[in-house]
Amino acid sequence: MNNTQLISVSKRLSLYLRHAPERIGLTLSPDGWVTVEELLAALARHNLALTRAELDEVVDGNDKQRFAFDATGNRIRANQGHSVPVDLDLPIAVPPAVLYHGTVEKFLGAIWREGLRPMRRRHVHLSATAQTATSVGARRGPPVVLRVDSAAMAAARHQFRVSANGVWLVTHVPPHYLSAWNPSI
Ligand code: HQG
Repeated sequence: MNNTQLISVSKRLSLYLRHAPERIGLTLSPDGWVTVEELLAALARHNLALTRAELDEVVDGNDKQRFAFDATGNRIRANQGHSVPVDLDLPIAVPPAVLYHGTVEKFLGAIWREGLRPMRRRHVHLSATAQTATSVGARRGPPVVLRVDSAAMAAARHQFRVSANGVWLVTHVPPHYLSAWNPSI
């Protein structure tokens, strides 16, 4: 598969494994898994016939490691980013002292007022580096990066989890734990 095909299949997998499994007749387990067999059959019924080897290529070659197989290799799920109600069963983890969130200026008014909210997803997504947060924000326009005082949040018993691909997940970041990282905001 060439790079354009890999990206296109990855987008379709993100759609079905995070947001709209019912669109191709799939039901995810409560922790987000579906069997590879069911997924490949459902994709084939919807004009995306893939071999197992091609699916492996998409999973292994994915730039952000968005998908994972279980230990048996027979089931697959998205590592994070869901909007459907799944509980990934990730253990609570101790975050680094500082985490980052990339966004854009138009959301800042609401974010300073009410903090970071999951919006359409299950979790607020936080990055370990300002560089990653910059790319996350840049998906929507000139990026603005916020610094999250995760040490203080953890001390106040907010629960952090980290996805298999290194994204830090929380349900809310109240505004007093946020500050501007970009010097200009
Ligand atoms: C903003 C991509 C108004 C928030 C990325 C963001 C990430 C608020 C947007 C992953 C708000 C939600 C997630 C509030 C937060 N009022 N706006 N109170 N709180 N927002 O896409 O973090 O490529 O759901 O700043 O790399 O941008 O898909 O979240 O701009 O890891 O694998 O509301 O998606 O990964 O947008 O991105 P999103 P996100 P993938």
